[in-house]
Parts: sequence; structure tokens; C-alpha cells
Amino acid sequence: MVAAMNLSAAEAGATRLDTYASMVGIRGFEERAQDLFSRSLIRGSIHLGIGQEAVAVGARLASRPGDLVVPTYRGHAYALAWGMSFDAAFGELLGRVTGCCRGRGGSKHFADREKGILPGNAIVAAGLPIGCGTALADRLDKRDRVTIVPFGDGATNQAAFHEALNLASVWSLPVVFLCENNLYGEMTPLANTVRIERLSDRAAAYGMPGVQVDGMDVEAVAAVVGEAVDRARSGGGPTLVEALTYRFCGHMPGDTEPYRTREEVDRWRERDPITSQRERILRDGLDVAEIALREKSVEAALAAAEGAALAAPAPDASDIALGTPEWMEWER
Ligand SMILES: Cc1ncc(C[n+]2csc(CCOP(=O)(O)OP(=O)(O)O)c2C)c(N)n1
Ligand SMILES: [Mg+2]
Repeated sequence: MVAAMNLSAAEAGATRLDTYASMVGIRGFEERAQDLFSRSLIRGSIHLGIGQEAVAVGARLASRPGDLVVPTYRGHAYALAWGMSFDAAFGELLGRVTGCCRGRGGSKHFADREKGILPGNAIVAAGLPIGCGTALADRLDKRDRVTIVPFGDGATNQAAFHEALNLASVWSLPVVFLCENNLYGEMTPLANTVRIERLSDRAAAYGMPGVQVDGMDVEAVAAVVGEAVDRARSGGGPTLVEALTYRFCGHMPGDTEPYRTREEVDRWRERDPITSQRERILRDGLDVAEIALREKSVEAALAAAEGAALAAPAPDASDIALGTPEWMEWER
């Protein structure tokens, strides 16, 4: 059981079925987002992480409520795993006043201050120094909080990655660097951009532990990130975790995926983290009907939230300046 693993006390009550339902909800949200986009109902672009759900959900399982996350532009899963409601997420996706940022942020900028979800942003590797900043603020103000920073394999070639890892290590900041290695930076295969096998080896250059984990296994992610979170919280400094994962969808809508083969995608689909978690639950002896009931309730919640968002109004032009200074001022 999840409860038997090295998870935080607050989350130890989460059952395997809860974990499964969380991934099913994220997958369902993103499939609906894909459909909404194809019907021209979403402004701007969207970047989906279909197939990568176990990394976000595993990281959430490993952390405590109140711990921070700094998502990337592929960050829906983190916002939802960190407790954002489907209503707030669909509202934001569709630019409605019911969205988490009153519809002014859109897909890439899901945020919720109370839930510890910092606004995502589209600058590759920008989240790493931001995470150092929140971790330093927590250290200075003696808050018992950890910051988790997800980013892609492509981000590990950015200067900001190296600066952030070095600073976090030197100052023993309470931060976990979580690399989602999905083998591609946009359309470029990883092998074209690095000469090392394991990105987690880069941690050695900064004197911190570097660990690789199966990113298609939510419980494996939870265990490895859990150790890193414990180390960070107890003053042991940062860790670089490399989760090996894969996105089943294109980098963005319109990506015709000429850079990879159908066979490669199919091979990874066989390792779908949702399917394997379902198999785990069945091995635990849970009834198929009970799982189906939970799936139905997630589906109903998604449908209701999508419908409500579609019916909600866009924000009014009169409140264009709303929240600019105070919304950006994170508590100190
Ligand atoms: C600083 C910067 N350079 C380039 C881009 C364009 N860009 C958007 S996504 C991306 C690839 C990032 O790949 P990776 O970090 O592996 O994340 P993934 O998209 O695979 O999740 C690039 C180069 C950008 N957004 N920001
Ligand atoms: Mg990538």
C-alpha cells in the first residue's frame, strides 16, 4: 500500500485508488483540453503532458500540503495534483472569470497561492532560480516548507539550471529539482544535445545527490522524491531527481511528430502509468466495479467543470489591473 511507503504523514492516507483517480483526472482534463483546442475554444497554445502524469502525482504524494511547486508550461498536471479544482483549471484554460487567475493567465500560467502552486511560465529553466528564491525565503523566515521544481530534459542545458543547482547546493536550500526526462526537447532528441547517459549525473558537479527513477511508476516516483523532500526539509540540501518518462502526445497541437516513430510511441504506451497503477489495484484485490465507480465520478466531475467553464463569462475589461501588485507579492 502507498501508506506503507516512505511518504509524508499528511499524505500517507492516500490509497492506491486515490492515486489512480488523480492520474485519471489529469489525463481526462488534458484529453478534454485537446478537444477544446481542436474546436478553437482555447486562445494561445497548449502543451500537454499526456503519459507523464505519474511524475506530478508521485511528487505530490511525496510532499506535504503547503509545500510549493513551480510548474513549467507543461504544468497542468502539477496544478491539479496540488489540489486545483477542475472548475478553476477549465475556467483558466478557457479564459473565463472562474479560472484560477480569473482567466487572464491561460494554460501556461495556472497558479494558486493558497495551494502553493506558483505561476507556471514558458521560459525553459526559469523555474529553477525561482525555486531557489522561494526556498531561500522559507529558510530565512524559518518556514518548514520544501519547493519542488519540475523541468524538462532540455532545461538541463540552460545556464539557469547550472546556476540554480550550484546556488542551492552551496546554500543547502530546501528544494528538489525534478527533471522530467521525456527524451525530447520540443522536437530534438536528447541524444543530439548531450553526451552523457544519465542527466542525474550532473548533480555530482554541484555536490548533491542525483537519482534516476522510473517516471512511469507513480509509487517509485513518490518514494524517490519522498527521500529528497525529507532531506531538503531536514536541512540536508537539494537533490536532482531524473524521472524517465514520455509524452504520448505531440509537443504542442500541430506537431506532426516526424522526429520519432510510431513504434517508439507504442512501446512507451505499453508502460502507461495509469494502466499499470490500475493493474496494481486489481492485484491488491480491489473490485473492478469499485474502480469503475471512481472512474465514473471523475468523469462526471470533469464534464460538469468543463460545462460550467464554457458557460462562464470572460473577465471584464474594467478589472484589467486587478491584482497586479498584490497578486505578485508572495507572502514573506
Ligand atoms: C529560454 C527558452 N528557450 C527556448 C524556448 C522554446 N522552447 C519551448 S519548449 C522547448 C523545449 C524544452 O524541452 P524540455 O525542457 O525537454 O521540456 P519538454 O517540452 O520536453 O517538457 C523549447 C526549446 C523557450 N520557451 N525558452
Ligand atoms: Mg523534454
